[in-house]
Amino acid sequence: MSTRARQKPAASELKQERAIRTRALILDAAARAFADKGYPATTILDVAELMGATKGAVYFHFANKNALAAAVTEEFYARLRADAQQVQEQGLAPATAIRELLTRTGAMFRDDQVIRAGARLQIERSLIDADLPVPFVGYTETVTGLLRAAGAEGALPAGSDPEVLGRVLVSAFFGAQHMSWVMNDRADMAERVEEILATVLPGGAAA
Ligand code: LUB
Repeated sequence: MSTRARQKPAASELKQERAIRTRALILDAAARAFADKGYPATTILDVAELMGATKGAVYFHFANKNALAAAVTEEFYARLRADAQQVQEQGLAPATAIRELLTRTGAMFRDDQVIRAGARLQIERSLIDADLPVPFVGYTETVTGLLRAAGAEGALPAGSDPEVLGRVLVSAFFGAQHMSWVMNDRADMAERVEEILATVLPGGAAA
């Protein structure tokens, strides 16, 4: 191994790593605040205090609260896309992949602060001065794509319309996660998703 390879990382590399770590900590703290208090009531001081830092440290990475909300929302969609990608890489039959995807998404809505924050920020989107993605489009396209593949395999009832079934599934999921959040902080999310799969998909949840 060359002597270069054994040397400590340059100071600039350490500084960059520290900045990346701090930005991730800020996003997590902001997600907690947005998820729990909502966008209007959250302050930059809240975020700083949640991560044990100064307001200056937050402002070094994010110009204002709008920028923080935009970054949390971007991470929200990145996590939804990454999870959908992981499901699709499992090589499951499309009808099984749909069930797996919705079950995992339900668990993320219950357990992942960034997901919980992203869902609330999109509800409060009219209060946020940032270009947030149009909600539901990406997720609905993913589910509808899997439904089309299921239909092509004969796993849907004859005459089923994947576009309609996709909108119904996503609408039911979004409504159920919202009701579950309001009524019990999403504690019963797994049961709510199970009911949707059993009711909306042919052959029920376990097919
Ligand atoms: C996901 C939300 C909340 C859809 O935009 C989106 O895809 C979503 C935005 O409000 O959940 C998952 C049902």
